[in-house]
Amino acid sequence: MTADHNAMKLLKVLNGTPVWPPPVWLMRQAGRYLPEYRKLRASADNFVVFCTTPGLATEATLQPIRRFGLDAAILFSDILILPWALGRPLRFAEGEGPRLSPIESEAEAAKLDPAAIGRAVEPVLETVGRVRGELAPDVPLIGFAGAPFTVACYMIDGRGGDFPRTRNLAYADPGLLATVIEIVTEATIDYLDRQVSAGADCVMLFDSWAGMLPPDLFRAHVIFPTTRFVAALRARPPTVKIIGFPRLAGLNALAYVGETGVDAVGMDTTTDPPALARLLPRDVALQGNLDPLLLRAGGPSLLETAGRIAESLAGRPHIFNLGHGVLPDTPPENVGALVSHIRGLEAPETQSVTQGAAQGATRGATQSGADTGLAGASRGAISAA
Ligand code: 1CP
Repeated sequence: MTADHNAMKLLKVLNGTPVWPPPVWLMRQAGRYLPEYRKLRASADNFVVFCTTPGLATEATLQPIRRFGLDAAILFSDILILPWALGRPLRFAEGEGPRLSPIESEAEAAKLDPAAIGRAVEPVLETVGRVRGELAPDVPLIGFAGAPFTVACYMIDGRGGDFPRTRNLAYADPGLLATVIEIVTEATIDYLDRQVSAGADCVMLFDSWAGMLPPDLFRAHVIFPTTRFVAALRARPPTVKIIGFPRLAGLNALAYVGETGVDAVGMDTTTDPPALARLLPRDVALQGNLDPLLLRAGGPSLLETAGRIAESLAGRPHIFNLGHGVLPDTPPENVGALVSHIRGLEAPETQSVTQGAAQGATRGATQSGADTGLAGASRGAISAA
């Protein structure tokens, strides 16, 4: 059905308006923990085929929405579809995770053509259109891609892990790393622009490995390309809201939010939500951050902790989510219990936790130039909160 952006709670939050109870969706809400997914997945022999078959990817996207009535759908695809669309051979080895042919030289990097993704991503865009057509008007579809640094990690190392080649390259051959990131950035701008034209209502950049970098490299390889991405996507109408997820970035998340201009920041499991909220402008939305292990474990502490996270951000624009993806062996009924619990939360009487230091801060205040994040808040203001 046609999207009704005014009716979408998630978009309201991304516009900087608090909503109670917070809208809820979960990273990796589709996938192996759902029996209906495992059944569907068996109909394609490899994962790339599965992701690029619109009938299958559409169904996988909609399964968790039907089962749990979540407040957003996320396109069923993978961050590695972009390198595949750029011509890099990709396979998902059973039980081993993804394998790409590693990029080893400038000559190989120079062959990557960001303008060449068009044909390869057509089935993904068809999925976006089909999903948008099937979702209720008030349920947004989140388009996504990996952030350039995280995608470059897989393209250079060829597999998941701790990415020793990429991290070494950052010092040994920074030009090659920068070239790969630049090409991926261009391709990602084009790819997400196409997802938006095809029907995505907002977009998310997954920077799962951003937390490996020291501050200077974080600035060069995470903040810089993300800033370029945000500016370029915003310059192309219609303007869409952007969620960034610089996983495990710690204090670097402050400069990330201040400088890139993302509308929302995903908090990983290690973040203390009200502590981060106090340091950020009030109109920046926060997303997260229940521990996926607690979702898998279930029980009373799941519901208590989830309630506490939501309440600690009452009065702030917050999207309830996990701190990382749903684990494959999570009981689906725990997800159902979590969603009903969040929906049933009563509005907290006081919102003192988040009405501290950042109250007066505006986005403009931290966005202007280098004076970002912590630098904008005085020490007294932080401890008074
Ligand atoms: O056969 C299968 O079922 C393959 C398992 C699988 C699934 C279900 C993979 C392989 N990817 C996905 C889907 C996926 N991946 C989605 C779907 C939408 C949803 O959230 O429901 C999304 C958003 C991703 C994003 C993704 N892929 C990330 C970023 C988020 C994160 O988890 O940090 C990353 C790093 C990947 C790479 C990837 N793809 C698949 C695996 C097992 C991995 C991790 C590899 C590794 O580093 O070890």
